[in-house]
Amino acid sequence: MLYPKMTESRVVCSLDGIWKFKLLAADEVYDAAQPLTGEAVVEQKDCPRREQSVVLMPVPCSYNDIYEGRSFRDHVGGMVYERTVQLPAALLLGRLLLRFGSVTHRAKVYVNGSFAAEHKGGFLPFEIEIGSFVRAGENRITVLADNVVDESTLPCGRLVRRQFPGLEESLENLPNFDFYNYSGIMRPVVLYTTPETYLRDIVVTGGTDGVFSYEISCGGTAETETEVSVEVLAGGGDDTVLFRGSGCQGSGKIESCRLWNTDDPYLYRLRVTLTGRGREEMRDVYTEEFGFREFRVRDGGLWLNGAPVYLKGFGKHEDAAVHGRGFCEAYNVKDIGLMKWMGANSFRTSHYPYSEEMMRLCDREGILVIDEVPAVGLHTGFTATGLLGGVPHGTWTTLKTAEHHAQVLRELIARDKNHPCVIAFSLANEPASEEEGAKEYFEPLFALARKTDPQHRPLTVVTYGGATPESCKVSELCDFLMINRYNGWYDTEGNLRGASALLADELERFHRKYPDKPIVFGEFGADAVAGLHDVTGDLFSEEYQEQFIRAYCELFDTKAYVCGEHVWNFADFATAENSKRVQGNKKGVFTRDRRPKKAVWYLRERWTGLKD
Ligand code: GCB
Repeated sequence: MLYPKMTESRVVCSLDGIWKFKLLAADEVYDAAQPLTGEAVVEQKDCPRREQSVVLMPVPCSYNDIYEGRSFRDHVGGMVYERTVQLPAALLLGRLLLRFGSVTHRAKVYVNGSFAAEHKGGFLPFEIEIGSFVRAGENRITVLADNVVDESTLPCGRLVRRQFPGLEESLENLPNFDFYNYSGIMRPVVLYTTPETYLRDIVVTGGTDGVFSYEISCGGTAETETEVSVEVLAGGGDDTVLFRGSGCQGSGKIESCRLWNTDDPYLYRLRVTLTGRGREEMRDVYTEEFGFREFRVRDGGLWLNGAPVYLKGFGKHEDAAVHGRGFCEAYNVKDIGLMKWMGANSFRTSHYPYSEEMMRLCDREGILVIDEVPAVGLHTGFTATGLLGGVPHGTWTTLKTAEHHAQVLRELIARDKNHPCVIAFSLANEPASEEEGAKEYFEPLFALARKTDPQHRPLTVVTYGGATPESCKVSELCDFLMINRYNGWYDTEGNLRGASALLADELERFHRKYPDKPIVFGEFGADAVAGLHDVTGDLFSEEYQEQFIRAYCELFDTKAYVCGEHVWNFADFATAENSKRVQGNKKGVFTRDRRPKKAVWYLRERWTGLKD
């Protein structure tokens, strides 16, 4: 899927801004034929019943923290976004597409009251050809979003009805994951045009020997005779044409090519021109950036461009005050800047695909990304916060996620396939990989990723402490192991010597069983409430967090097969409320507003001194 870009043949118009918004009550029947009525509530004394009114809502943004009140923020179910847009006749001459970066978790889109399309999955883009729904002048765009997570969605959750004595029945949505279930239209919305005959997709790969190959697909009217031409241009402002080719498929070689790596993330450009000679001459032009690089698992290690690489960085979240998980270019640039300042070279998009804009930024900044699908909470008896409690009851016979899991994986690879920053795909975080049925569930997903990723990137599933070397049924499918461990926090609390000993023993068992598979720590960390200090280093103090991270890192340094460390987490983040969380998860080494805790200085010294 091509990212919407303005080119000589394409116009992109942003629909971001202020939309009308209304939460839908559980029994409310929604009729898209009727425009959202009721004056938008801007200012009313005591913020009366926002959850029942039409209000103004920024897009992109999570809706939850924009107005006050628990029933507004924690609403379960449907919500309507609506705006009008004036379309100039000139925009209607070719194809017109309406594209959403993400709507969480389900969306139905209506144009001028008519149903246009729907999409399931809250973290990936989708687009709709809307030419037949619109006219020149005013048009109404409506999005009916739904934020329910259950046993068929990714991430997974549970919808429960609660009945307290003397009160009406209420609906609660329990997330089976440890981050706040932010929702709404969370990424940019654009309208864009293409000619009737158009470039549908571009696949481009470049290896360390300077050899590249490309495959282009086109769409459009059958009677048009088409011709595709391709040029490879140098990076930046250099318009030197290094290669010219024609046809939808081909390959070539750039002599002495500059490789993409973390110090010099050099991007070449593939400029594709489609010319059509039908009733009229037409052209569609699109430029895709790409890099020459190779990331492989070999000889028990990770290799970038033929040299061993050690991953230093974080598990993150898209999370900040006010806009929640809503797209924010400023936070993206800030976070990458802080990571570079600390000497980090990588992160995982825990626990869902991040925005396309973040991937484009990482291409330019030379950050290595482990790209994760939104498959978190695939366990009927476990969550980090114990929210679901309960006894495992056969995860793989209970969940109905298999088909949707394949869909999000396909969509993620289609979106991110060309990014040099993406070095590997993670197919899930902490599933019930120790339970019977896990291998059968994941095998087809591994096969799908291996078949569809043109770069054949290494694959993994990130596993938790309940899946030991002896019990985990998916480790054998993974190209490298990525494990999350909290010895010294959720168990062995306060006893870091004991925690290290347990961990060392488990690591050796993993290594004995899978000697060729490098191990990357996907998560390790301790909550620290910023400003809480303690000479001894008690739990929740900044000192304990630093000691915890130090103890793990010292252990990693003694195990050559540990090939990466991702601290949990980059910054504090919002979660559902529960007694294990102090206004959210405080395992960030930065606060939610990106102020450093003590551990930052330790990690900065370590990582700036540790070779990539
Ligand atoms: C985990 C989860 C992550 C949690 C973390 C924690 O294992 O993967 O989503 O936030 O633990 O802090 O408990």
